[in-house]
Amino acid sequence: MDIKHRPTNELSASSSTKSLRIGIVYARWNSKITDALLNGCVEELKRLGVVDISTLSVPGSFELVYAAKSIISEMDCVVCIGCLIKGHTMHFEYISESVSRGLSSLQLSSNVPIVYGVLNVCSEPQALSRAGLNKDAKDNHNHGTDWGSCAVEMALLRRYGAGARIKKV
Ligand code: DLZ
Repeated sequence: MDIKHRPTNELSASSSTKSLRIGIVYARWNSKITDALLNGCVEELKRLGVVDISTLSVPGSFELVYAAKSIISEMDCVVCIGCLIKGHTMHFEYISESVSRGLSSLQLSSNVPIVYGVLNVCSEPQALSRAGLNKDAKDNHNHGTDWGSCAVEMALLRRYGAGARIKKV
């Protein structure tokens, strides 16, 4: 399988990762998918030594932005998990656009990184594959695990700055 997400080799459980505060806001719409993504994310955070993990659920993806805003000041990083499946109306386009813009602008205004864990897919099988629930699909992989390692990397960046990680070429 083509591995798109390549975590940095420098990531492992340490006293630095142990002190991180990570929030996860997740939508209950398409909960079979979002529950699996949430579990994948939490597992990876724990594997990387994070102990302070808080979760908050909201009805649907549209509510992710407000919920993230309400907890972001207490966190080193917030992971926002949702699953938008394209239907026969324009809902998908409007919600997707609004959530993407809202989360992007929130991480800049709050100066706390946000991990974009919102699937925007054309069908349920696509969503199942990305949540690791489609065992027969060759691209079956739980993206929640990627978002967990992404959150740790970005939380460390916020806490300690880019410093030693900047490379001169
Ligand atoms: C209304 C709606 C629709 C049609 N589809 C989805 C979806 O695929 N994924 C999702 O997370 N939420 C969906 N919602 C719900 C909205 O996100 C929101 O919860 C409601 O419009 C109430 O604000």
